[in-house]
Amino acid sequence: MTTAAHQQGKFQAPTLTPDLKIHMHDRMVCSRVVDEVTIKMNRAGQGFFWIGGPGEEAFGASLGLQVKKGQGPDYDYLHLHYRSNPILMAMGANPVDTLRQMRGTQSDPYSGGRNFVNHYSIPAWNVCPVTPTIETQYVMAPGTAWVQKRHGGDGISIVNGGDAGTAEGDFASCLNWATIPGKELPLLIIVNHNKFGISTASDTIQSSPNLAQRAEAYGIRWAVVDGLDVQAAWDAIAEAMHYCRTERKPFCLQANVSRLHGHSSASGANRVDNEDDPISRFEAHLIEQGLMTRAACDQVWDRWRTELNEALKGVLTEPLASDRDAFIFKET
Ligand SMILES: Cc1ncc(C[n+]2csc(CCOP(=O)(O)OP(=O)(O)O)c2C)c(N)n1
Ligand SMILES: [Mg+2]
Repeated sequence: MTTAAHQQGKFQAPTLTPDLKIHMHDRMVCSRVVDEVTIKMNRAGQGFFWIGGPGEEAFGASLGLQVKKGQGPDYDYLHLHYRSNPILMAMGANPVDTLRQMRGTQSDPYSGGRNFVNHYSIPAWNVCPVTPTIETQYVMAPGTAWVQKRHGGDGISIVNGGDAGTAEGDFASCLNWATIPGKELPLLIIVNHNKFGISTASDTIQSSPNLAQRAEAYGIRWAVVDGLDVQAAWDAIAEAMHYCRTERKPFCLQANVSRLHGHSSASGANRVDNEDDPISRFEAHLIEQGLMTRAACDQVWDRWRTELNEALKGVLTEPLASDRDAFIFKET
């Protein structure tokens, strides 16, 4: 991190205690197993399109556990993208609901079976609807941040998206709206950099690997963090959030992450073997620190696999959304 507060040694991130680390591991594995099951559903013809977040668990869980969760401007607003299931799982969302959205059941609480998997909407937690059109969330986020600026308090708005999407004008509009003189916004602008936009490598279309540096031209503080490292991600998020909450100004944080399963089911969603796995890395740390054994880690995987594969049997019996549901607005 390179912020002034950090350099002056003023900011101390909340401690990642052993209990919190073990909880974080549970959330990360839960998110990964949701991806495993939903990929399997896609291949079995039980859901027509898969996209998700394998490789973003370290950063996502670190973020989800630090969100000020609730409804209304006193709490954080989230404008997320389709790889944010680790954030949702860390916030305490029900993983079975993701299977429901994958299946397209009427019981899917995020969209009533009318949107792709991992396209959430949770009014009670200020999670704004995720759009399949990329990057639009960056021009929506200043709206809630402006409400919070006027409202007072310490609630912030948080927006995330991918690296390729930052080439679209919506990202530049976000930086501009966040820094109108006298109306600077309490907005945490996150770029999850996985080095690809579908099949296009970022170093073939963007001149710098530090996309967050663009924020500097707008006078926005920025940082790049190793999003595969739980401790680094936790500290960077804590500091960026603290800055937005207390200064009521924007911060741009880039998290370098992995894409462990290809872009989506459209490109096969096969596991790739040349990307670092943040969960393996975290487990090596937990074992080395004596916080968990290999067997204890394996038990967490087994528990989630058993639980979610069992839950899937129930989800497959639930009524699907019908053509009528496309036109019915459901109160949540
Ligand atoms: C406005 C818009 N343009 C194009 C697409 C097609 N599309 C879907 S995902 C994607 C790539 C996004 O890459 P990136 O922003 O790096 O996010 P990632 O999927 O890698 O997390 C594109 C071009 C879209 N959904 N919306
Ligand atoms: Mg990308």
